Amino acid sequence: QWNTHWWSGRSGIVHLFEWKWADIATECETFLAPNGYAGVQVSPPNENLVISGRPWWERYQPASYILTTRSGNRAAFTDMVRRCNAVGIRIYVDAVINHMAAGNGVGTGGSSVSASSLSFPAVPFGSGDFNPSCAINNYNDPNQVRNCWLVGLPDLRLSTEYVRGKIVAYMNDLISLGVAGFRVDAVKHMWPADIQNIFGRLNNLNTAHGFAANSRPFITQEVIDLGGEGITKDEYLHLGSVTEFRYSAEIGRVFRGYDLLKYLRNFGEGWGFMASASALTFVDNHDNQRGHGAGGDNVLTYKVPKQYKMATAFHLAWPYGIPRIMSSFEFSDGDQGPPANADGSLRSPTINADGSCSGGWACEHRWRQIFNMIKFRNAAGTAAVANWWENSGGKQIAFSRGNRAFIVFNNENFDLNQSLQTGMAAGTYCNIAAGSKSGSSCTGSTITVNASGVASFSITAGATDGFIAIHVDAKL
Ligand code: AAO
Repeated sequence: QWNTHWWSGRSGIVHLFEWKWADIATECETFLAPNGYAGVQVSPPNENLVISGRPWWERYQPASYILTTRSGNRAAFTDMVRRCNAVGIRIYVDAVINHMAAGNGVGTGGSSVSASSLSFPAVPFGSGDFNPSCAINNYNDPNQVRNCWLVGLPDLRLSTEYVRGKIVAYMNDLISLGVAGFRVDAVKHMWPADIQNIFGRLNNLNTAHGFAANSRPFITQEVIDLGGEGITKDEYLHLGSVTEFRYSAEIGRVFRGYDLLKYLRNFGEGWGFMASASALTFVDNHDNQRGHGAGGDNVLTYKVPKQYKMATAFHLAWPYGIPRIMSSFEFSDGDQGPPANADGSLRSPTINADGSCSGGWACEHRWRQIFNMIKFRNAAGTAAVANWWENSGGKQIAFSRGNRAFIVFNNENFDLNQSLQTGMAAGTYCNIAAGSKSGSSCTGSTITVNASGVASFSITAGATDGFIAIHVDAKL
């Protein structure tokens, strides 16, 4: 439940938030696999209640476990998983199993939904399958957090065999189709013993999709723990990995300039985060990029591109955690749904000639500074951090990953001009922040490492990219 089942030499899970299955399949083949990504977190594939105005969050209101949503139907989902696995991209499903929809109406698959009479006939769930209605307003009370209704969503009675059985059947159905695991929603709101029962009954991954025999599904549990509440992440660490929300909050604070970069030297366990192998890490997620969930105002998003790229570069250069990259649609309002046509159907991203997206999609995972840092992480492999350098002001840092990769950051409001020991072999390297290696040349600037491993670096205060990065696979 901790093994991501990544192919070797790959890393990073991209959250293709609200993408259609057919588009994800193509993205796996044409972009994610060729650029070294390892997996995709997909939006909830189960039927959700259609909510007027089509906010993004309707997908967190389950109508049934039928695989029909605006992202596509069962056939499209099945085709996506098969095609992505074939090129070594693993699919992780966002599993919403704590609750059902809060409203009345019809689902994306046509099923009827009535929260007021607690009737979800397409499962079926009825009034006996829910905990009594009550509100969560005290996060220091574990009973309330786990038994009451998160933002008014009917809370499933996970203590019963009937409810557990329906959820296990849903998740095992997805495993049969070849998914590699799950991001489990709202885990703080479920009792550890209840989800332990469910996780324990999940089948091994489907060997027909290239998983080794006896592989357990990867699990990452959404537990928000910034400290000071009645429930902690520690209660869930024995069940799988856990979202490390402190990582998101702190990395945003540092790269917004409210703290010194030199303190990143022990970023991870040294900051009180959970053990690296348990930590699902991210700069922002689909909630905190728009003020939902937790993380506060310091969270960085695509709207602050320079600092976002720097924070992501550090995220991917630093050997801590299981990194997840947010891939957003552009929004001005926190409830706004993804780009859609007048009939409500989702729009595909437009891919521009330079590889970037338009049509309302931000596609952070296609930003050169981000996908090139996936290649940096893959080139660095398991090499340890070495050759740490910091300036006296503390907002300029550099480090290598053994002799395989080297990166420099400037978050001061003055220029960086510095000769540094890189730990790398002599030669000319592509600065992968500014360009990509193309044949035997580089589309951006280069860095020359001398016979002693030293190179000179310049990053002006006003540079578009506040970092320079080189690695063995981008040597010219
Ligand atoms: C929608 C409407 C609601 C309506 C509801 C039912 O917006 O007005 O009542 O339908 O009709 C998403 C949206 C919700 C949406 C929901 C269903 O975000 O707005 O409700 O779909 O459509 C808590 C949970 C966490 C959850 C997060 C949003 O613990 O699990 O709230 N995240 C997941 C998903 C999310 C989804 C759901 C769950 C539901 O990722 O997309 O909701 O499926 C504290 C607690 C956190 C708590 C936050 C927010 O955080 O620690 O556990 O998250 O409060 O309530 C500081 C503190 C920090 C604190 C934070 C906020 O940062 O340090 O601890 O402040 O106070």
